Amino acid sequence: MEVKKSVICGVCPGSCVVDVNLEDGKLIDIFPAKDEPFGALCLRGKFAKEILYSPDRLKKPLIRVGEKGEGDFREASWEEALDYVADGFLKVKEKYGPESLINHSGRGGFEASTSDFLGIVNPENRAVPGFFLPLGSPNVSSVGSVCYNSFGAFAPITTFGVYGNSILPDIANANRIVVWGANPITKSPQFQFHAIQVAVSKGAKITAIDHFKTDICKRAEEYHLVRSGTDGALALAILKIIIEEDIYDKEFAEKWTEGFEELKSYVASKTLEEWAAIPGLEPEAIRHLTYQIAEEEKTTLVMYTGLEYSNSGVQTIRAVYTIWALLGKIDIPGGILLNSPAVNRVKEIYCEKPDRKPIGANEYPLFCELMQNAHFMKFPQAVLENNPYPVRGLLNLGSSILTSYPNPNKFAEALSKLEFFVVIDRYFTEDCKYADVVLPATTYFEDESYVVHGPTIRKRTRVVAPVGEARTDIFIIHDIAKRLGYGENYPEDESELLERALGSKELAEQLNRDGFIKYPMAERTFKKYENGKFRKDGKPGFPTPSGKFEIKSSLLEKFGYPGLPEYMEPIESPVSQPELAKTYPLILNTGTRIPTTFRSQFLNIPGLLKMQPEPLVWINTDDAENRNIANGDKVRVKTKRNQVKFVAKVTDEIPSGEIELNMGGGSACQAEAWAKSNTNHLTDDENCDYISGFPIYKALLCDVEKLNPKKK
Ligand SMILES: Nc1nc2c(c(=O)[nH]1)N[C@H]1C(S)=C(S)[C@@H](COP(=O)(O)OP(=O)(O)OC[C@H]3O[C@@H](n4cnc5c(=O)[nH]c(N)nc54)[C@H](O)[C@@H]3O)O[C@H]1N2
Ligand SMILES: Nc1nc2c(c(=O)[nH]1)N[C@H]1C(S)=C(S)[C@@H](COP(=O)(O)OP(=O)(O)OC[C@H]3O[C@@H](n4cnc5c(=O)[nH]c(N)nc54)[C@H](O)[C@@H]3O)O[C@H]1N2
Ligand code: SF4
Ligand SMILES: [Mo]
Repeated sequence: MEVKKSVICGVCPGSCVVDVNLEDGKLIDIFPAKDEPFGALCLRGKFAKEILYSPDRLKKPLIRVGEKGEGDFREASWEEALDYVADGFLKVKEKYGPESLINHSGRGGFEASTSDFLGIVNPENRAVPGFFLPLGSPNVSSVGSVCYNSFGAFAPITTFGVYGNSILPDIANANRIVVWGANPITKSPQFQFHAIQVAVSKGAKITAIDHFKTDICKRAEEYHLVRSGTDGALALAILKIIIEEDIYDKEFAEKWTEGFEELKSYVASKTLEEWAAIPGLEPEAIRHLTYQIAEEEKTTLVMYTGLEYSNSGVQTIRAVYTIWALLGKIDIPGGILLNSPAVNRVKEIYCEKPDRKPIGANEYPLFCELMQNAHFMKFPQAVLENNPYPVRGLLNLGSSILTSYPNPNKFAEALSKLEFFVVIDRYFTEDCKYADVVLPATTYFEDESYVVHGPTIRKRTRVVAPVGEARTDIFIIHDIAKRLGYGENYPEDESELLERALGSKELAEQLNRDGFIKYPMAERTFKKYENGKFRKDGKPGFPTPSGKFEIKSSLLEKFGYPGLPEYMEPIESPVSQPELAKTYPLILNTGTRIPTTFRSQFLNIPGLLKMQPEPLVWINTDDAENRNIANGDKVRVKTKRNQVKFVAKVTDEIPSGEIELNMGGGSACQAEAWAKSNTNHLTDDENCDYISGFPIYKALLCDVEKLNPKKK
């Protein structure tokens, strides 16, 4: 047996440091590395062996021989497949113009080299623009059309003037940690969760705000459960108390904010009772929560996707940030820290800007402006209606489109109407059935690359040989680009990778020699807006157009949106649609993270499946009793759009009237119970946040019915 210590886990980009045991070059065991600051192992990591050697892994390139949607493919050599891919895309370009080509990447595209060179994680780090830009297409897209950017780009840019990666909760120094619409135990890697545990062991208290009683609620001193999609009203209620009871930081409000007076009038437009009734909390409970956030100076804030999927998701996140701003908790120890933006490592490659705007620019102009991306929610419209122009060629890397996007039937129709479609994945997903070519990707155990741990870059060394003929994503990308005439934009092989990624031969040599490179960390300073350290031009203030923390956003107003963080009732709710609510009385919330899966992934891994074999619908005991549903019953969840089968989890951990539905099912490579239950048949591709275009995954109407009520 061979033992390799302190290597990087290769299941996901979390990059935890692990020790592995190998036999005959094969991984047989995995453990979190001891005495390593990044040593950790999550539940999925524990099943690395099953994931790595799953019989379902794609092992050779595949070319479709049957009809689209049927799944008939033949194996091909890399040479043949890559030539076929380049030829297919060039034919589409000839016929429909370069803008008819689009690339899309997902959670499988986050390995450091892939995301650095394809530039999908963070727009500020965007190194190479869209994959098809050198051919003249503006259409680069990613799951950023439905994830992270409301929280990570729109809200922070329009309020602070920076992207979300420059705004950090100071968990280590906080005495109170407010977790609002996030569940840190599901972060991959779980470093934030560990930081919270350490803070709690030193006496910090947690307050959680969610729609049902999650892991973090159970760890909290206090938690509040809101009606899904209504946090904006809760935030405004808190702001009303802060302003009207005069407990805000007057100097900050006067000197450093824009729109304070307008906000004051806006929160006065409803009584506290009226604001409180919207999320369904008692006014006194909100008052208590407000004092709790206010009285402890070192109160920090952890947010994430829980607030992104309501009709006013961006505005809600802005309203929550405004609470911390008006309480003077911005860039203070234990509050919300401001960081200078990260520096680009990969050198930018410039291409001429195409004449055409990306798809989605008409509907979501701010999205396309800030992300410099196409909005993938508008992909079906472009394919099926040629609006704004025909899109006919798609390169999809590391995303399971048909399980992730709302209304999968419409997306499947669009995939089937493409003239050329290529998927790069580890498994044969539902999308693959519609592809012309499927290319097999490695897990990162099979790759030589690098990982980023804060200010340290660490070498990723190959742990096992590639499975079958699977290849590293970035080299597949290179080989396609080479055939399209711009291979030089991407590293060709491992000998080029580090030098290109780090920007110099010397650094690459250093990384190969030492295994890591540590960049110096700037000394932490506070209240940088006071002394000009937060703006590139060195002037005091925030890097927004007004130089202030913009409660009223000039950028939003410029694009025709309300400048204030106004609340909007979900457009499919018992309040906005009382008639519909008679047939569909329960509020449908989907997709809270579960430990055994990662969105659509690992639903074919026996060890993980054993822990949760079927997709669940969480329903309150009273609601279940009224419907004659018992725990474990097979049920049907219905919206006005469709119905899907699930298994009932009857519990008081979810309030009456609310539903929580697992997502991820609906893919060819999954265990049958999951493959048959695609949650997104119930969601709506036309009901979106008006600013970000994010679909409303978390505030819709449904009902739940027992299947075969007579049979037991
Ligand atoms: N109803 C509902 N829908 C949702 C959500 C919700 O909460 N509710 N959540 C949304 C969110 S936040 C997101 S991010 C999206 C998920 O968006 P997706 O990106 O579609 O996420 P996954 O389902 O994880 O699919 C990732 C795919 O990449 C493959 N893969 C993994 N690693 C690699 C790799 O290294 N290389 C390659 N080439 N492929 C790889 C996996 O096999 C898998 O097929 O779903 C969204 N959809
Ligand atoms: N194990 C595992 N880990 C994952 C993933 C996975 O699928 N599995 N997915 C990854 C992805 S793609 C992402 S984007 C991140 C997301 O990371 P998080 O955003 O931390 O994801 P969740 O754990 O779903 O936490 C969101 C919380 O918001 C709550 N919530 C939902 N609606 C509302 C609401 O209206 N109001 C309030 N206040 N709360 C609400 C949910 O119940 C949930 O507890 O996680 C990543 N990590
Ligand atoms: S978070 Fe990702 S990298 Fe870390 S142990 Fe889990 S699967 Fe491996
Ligand atoms: Mo996500």
